[in-house]
Amino acid sequence: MARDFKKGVIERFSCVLPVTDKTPVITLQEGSTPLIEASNIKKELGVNFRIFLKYEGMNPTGSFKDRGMTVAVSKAVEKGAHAVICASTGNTSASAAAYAVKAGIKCMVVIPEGSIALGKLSQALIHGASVVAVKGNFDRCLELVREICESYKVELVNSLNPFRIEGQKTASYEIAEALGRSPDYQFMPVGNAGNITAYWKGYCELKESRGYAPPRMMGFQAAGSAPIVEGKKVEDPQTVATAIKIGNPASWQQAVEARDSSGGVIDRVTDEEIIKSWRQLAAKEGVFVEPASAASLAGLRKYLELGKMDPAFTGDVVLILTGHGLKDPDIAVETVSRPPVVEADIEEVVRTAGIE
Ligand code: AN7
Repeated sequence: MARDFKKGVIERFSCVLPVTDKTPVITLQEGSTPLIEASNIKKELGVNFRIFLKYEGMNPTGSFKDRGMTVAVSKAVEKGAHAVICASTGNTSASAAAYAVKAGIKCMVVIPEGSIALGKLSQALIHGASVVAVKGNFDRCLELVREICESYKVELVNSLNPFRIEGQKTASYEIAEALGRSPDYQFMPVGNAGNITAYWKGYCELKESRGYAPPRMMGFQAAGSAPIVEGKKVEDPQTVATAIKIGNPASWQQAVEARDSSGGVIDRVTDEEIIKSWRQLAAKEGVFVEPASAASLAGLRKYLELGKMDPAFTGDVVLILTGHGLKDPDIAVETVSRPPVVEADIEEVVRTAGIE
């Protein structure tokens, strides 16, 4: 399949998605995101293998969620739904709100109070979603939303909705198309674990249909919210990467299955490691992501440092960069030093800017 920028993932991948001629296509032309070769980071890490960045922040609402949302909302409309609902650490709500607008249906969003990055909240609000902030964490929000769906006529569009997983698996297809095979390793952040479930489904299908050997799935949670690594729910998850501040992942079992069947791992990276990698992506590759996305690179660096990845290995490593850096402006402004302020005078500007 050639890349077709006029088509969203439903039209590009209809042959592997649960859609028919009767499914309305609610799309914002998601997918077809860049796969950027990280040659500067490769040099800095001193490795032989190729490193690719799947820049999912380039989706219409700025995160990978759009791939799943186009399918979930289209199927909801096909079924005659008038409203969708989700719990969210931010990106799902931004995506659900935008696709609901496109479909002309209502969107309800339940978020943990004080734990949503500003960019994401502004998206849900500007798209006119009905946003409720709950005094509780994401896991509590998801419980509430699941209960609401049992008694009210609203469609759940969290990744528990199987159509979300179907749509998100299209990213595996795009990577395999670009490389002509599946990668050898894939590093990615893990929160609610829907995305690792979706990629794994895609890679298994590609093995079946094209004989491509699937990658080892290397999932990374934030150290303060690493329930899968610890083997138990985390009651009060903590991390600077609010997108993955999740203590009881909905797709826990599927993530374990992806890990074990692929010969991969689910491990943790500290906030410090996340921030270091987040800065490295921006400073060395010109790619600005939100902190959660940097867990991919932090995971790769950790495995190199631990000697668990051989730098001499030749093959392809893909890092999934799940969300755009502009989603979380607060963290950027807090972490990076402010520019110096000078008089509007040419000499002062030239000297301060370091122009020679
Ligand atoms: C940037 O928006 O859970 O493991 O409610 O926004 O599939 O949950 C977001 C998750 C990684 C983790 N990177 O993906 C939500 C939400 C970013 C994210 C994840 C999220 P999953």
